[in-house]
Amino acid sequence: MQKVDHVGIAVKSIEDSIGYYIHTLGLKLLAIEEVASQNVRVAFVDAGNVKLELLEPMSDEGAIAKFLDKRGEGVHHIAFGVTDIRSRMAELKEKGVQLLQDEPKPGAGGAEVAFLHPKSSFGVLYELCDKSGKGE
Ligand code: CMX
Repeated sequence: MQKVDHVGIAVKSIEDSIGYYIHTLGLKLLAIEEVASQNVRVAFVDAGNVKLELLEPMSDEGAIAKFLDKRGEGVHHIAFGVTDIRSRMAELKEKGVQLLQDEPKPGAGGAEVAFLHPKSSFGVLYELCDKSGKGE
């Protein structure tokens, strides 16, 4: 893993929570976009050395809707920036880590992403996030 790219935070509503990050904490909003493959709308906030990704469900279906239902709002995942995501996935699989998919999926900002099951990562949902095709 190279670095933490972002921390994912589940929120019921970006509209209701974004003011806290921008006006109360004084951070900068970078972008808002829909990630159809994950059924979420996301807002990226610049927190200096790392981004915060606010995740709002686009319907009652999907991982974020389920998380909010079971656990409420809060930290959802930590994303590592990687290059060559398929090789990283293969290495982790070889080391016994359970991946949540066999192939990377399209994520926010044109990244390719894959998730590691929290059960094989000591209770933390980790994401691998490869933006090497995007000049980052
Ligand atoms: N962090 C840590 N543990 C988590 C978790 C999370 N975010 N979400 C679920 N878990 C735990 C649950 O507490 C539960 O543990 P127990 O069995 O001890 O109760 C276990 O994982 C199974 O959870 P579940 O509620 O039954 O949920 P599912 O099995 O249906 O799904 C998960 C859990 C992680 C496999 C699913 O959320 C997933 O596939 N996530 C990957 C995709 C994703 O999260 N997309 C949204 C982000 C999109 C983006 O960043 O763009």
